Amino acid sequence: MVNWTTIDKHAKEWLKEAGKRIVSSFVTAPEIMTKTNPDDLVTNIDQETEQFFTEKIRETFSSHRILGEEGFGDELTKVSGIIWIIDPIDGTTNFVHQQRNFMISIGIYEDGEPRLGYVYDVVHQDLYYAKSGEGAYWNDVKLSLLKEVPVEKALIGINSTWLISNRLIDPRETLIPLVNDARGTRSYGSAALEFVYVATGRLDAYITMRLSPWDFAGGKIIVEEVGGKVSNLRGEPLNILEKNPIVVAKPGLHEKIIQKYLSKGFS
Ligand code: 2AM
Ligand code: CA
Ligand code: CA
Ligand code: CA
Repeated sequence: MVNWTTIDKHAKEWLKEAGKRIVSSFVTAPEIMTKTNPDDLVTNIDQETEQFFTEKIRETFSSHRILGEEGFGDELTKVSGIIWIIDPIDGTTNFVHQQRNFMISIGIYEDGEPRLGYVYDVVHQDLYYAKSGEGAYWNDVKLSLLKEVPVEKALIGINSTWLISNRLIDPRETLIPLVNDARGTRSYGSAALEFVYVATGRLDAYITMRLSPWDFAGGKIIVEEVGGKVSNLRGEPLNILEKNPIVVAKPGLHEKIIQKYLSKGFS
């Protein structure tokens, strides 16, 4: 029998410790490197934080497997067993430029099924978390189930670059009409933050064209636990080991965004 209470206790303890380490790193400038392109940043703190988690997990739960953005985890091709999907710093650009608006994100899955989700706002010491079937929390506050809202009253998280061009859908037929009809848009630069903003009702929806498993693994569990919907642009379930374009939204609004707007972009 898997003891999820013990796993949850350790995960929270390690998040707090990793958070303290990140905040104490602010006194010295991080070492900034680029990955696939000049806008794709990574720092020694991203790497050290991921290593911190992989060491703790391997020491404590030797049978668990790890998928991490910075490559200190395992090579995973199957969802079997217990998998920790970790983004040590989600919002590295914010971390580098703003020293805020970045999160540690962790999703724990068993045979592909969601079990525990965490998004930790290190600077504000705000922990968003969920245990599948038992609800989601913002620190000690239990989050309410999300209620339907019309597009006209919706505040939507979207990165403006997707409105200009993308390879998936024509924005003129899809995103531009949606942005026109919605009450407003916001862009925070951290996918994990935008997921938990939907979970807390601070955003009504979040649309993003390409996220990796570590960007959404934690947030997805939290959003779904309050009745929010998470899918690809066609409304299909996400593959948790692959990159996906994503729509996250309140129930009802999610279907509306896909049917009335995004479906216009597919032939
Ligand atoms: P990251 O900071 O962990 O890379 C906005 O930049 C959001 O998109 C962040 O959550 C960021 O996660 C994610 N993202 C995914 N791929 C990215 C890339 N190639 N460059 C910048 N951000 C990326
Ligand atoms: Ca990154
Ligand atoms: Ca990320
Ligand atoms: Ca990251």
